[in-house]
Amino acid sequence: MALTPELSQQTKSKEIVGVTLMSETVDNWSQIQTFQAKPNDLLICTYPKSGTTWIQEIVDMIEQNGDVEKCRRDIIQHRHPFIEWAWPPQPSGVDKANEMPSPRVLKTHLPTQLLPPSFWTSNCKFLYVARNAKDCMVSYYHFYRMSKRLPDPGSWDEYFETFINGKVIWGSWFDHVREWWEIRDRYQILFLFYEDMKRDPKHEIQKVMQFMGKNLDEAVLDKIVQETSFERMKENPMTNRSTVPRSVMDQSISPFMRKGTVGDWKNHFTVAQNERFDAIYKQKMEGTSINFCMEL
Ligand code: PPS
Repeated sequence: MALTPELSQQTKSKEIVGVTLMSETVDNWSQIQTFQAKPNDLLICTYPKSGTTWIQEIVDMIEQNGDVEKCRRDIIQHRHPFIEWAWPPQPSGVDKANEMPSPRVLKTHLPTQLLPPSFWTSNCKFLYVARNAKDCMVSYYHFYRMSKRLPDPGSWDEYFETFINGKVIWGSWFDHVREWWEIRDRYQILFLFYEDMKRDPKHEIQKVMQFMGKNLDEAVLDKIVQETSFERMKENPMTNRSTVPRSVMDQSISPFMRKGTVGDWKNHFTVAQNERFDAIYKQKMEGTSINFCMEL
């Protein structure tokens, strides 16, 4: 089947207050900024490649009381509208959210200062997942390689510079994580770590369940742990992006469900890059109390 020009188009990046975003997002900025959040919305917030799809599936499994068939009603990208997503002529993330009945679960990668203001005034719930910077950076590199919408990342060494300078799409990891961490007590924010989810998934899933105001029994929780494991989600066509055309994501270059581990950065960083990264991290994250686990 011939590809429509839209489906084969690579995005150009544009900046808003120094944050690099896809040009289509920036072109749709007024619709995004005037989006009306509701008090019973749950917003899943992450820096890209931090375990967004994983937490989305967990939230949906909790919402559906562990009913696998209900979670298979649609691909994960359609179950939770992605607020800043824009790719005309497809409906935007805002269009999809506006059509969705409440209670809504929504997704964003936006940093705090770019979030539509109604999210702050609606008193809705935010579920933030953070992943250590090095693994996030590696995962994003492989995603850049396989995603035909994102610009070519160049070599690992070139991409390394782009990432530490915060010039990847959705901006600086350092600013994103630091700002969301700093406001965590001012709003209804459940702040989770990818590494904790790997270490003790049941414990973290229980936290999410309580945050969502649900009460599921042990057997259902165990089922959710099992169904949302990396291995199961990698095989699940509703979560593994296998329905996305190759012209958009070429999974023969790198699968969307790639490794799902903690510490893969060690297979990518040179000793010199690691030392440089640690120095930059110290400087950029100075004064914050956030702590990451870099290996399990
Ligand atoms: S995106 O495109 O920003 O929404 O990507 P995101 O879903 O945030 O991140 C993709 C990475 O998360 C890993 N992943 C998982 N890890 C552990 N368990 C489960 N169930 C799981 N599901 C997705 C996925 O493999 C990507 O990480 P890497 O390191 O590239 O494997």
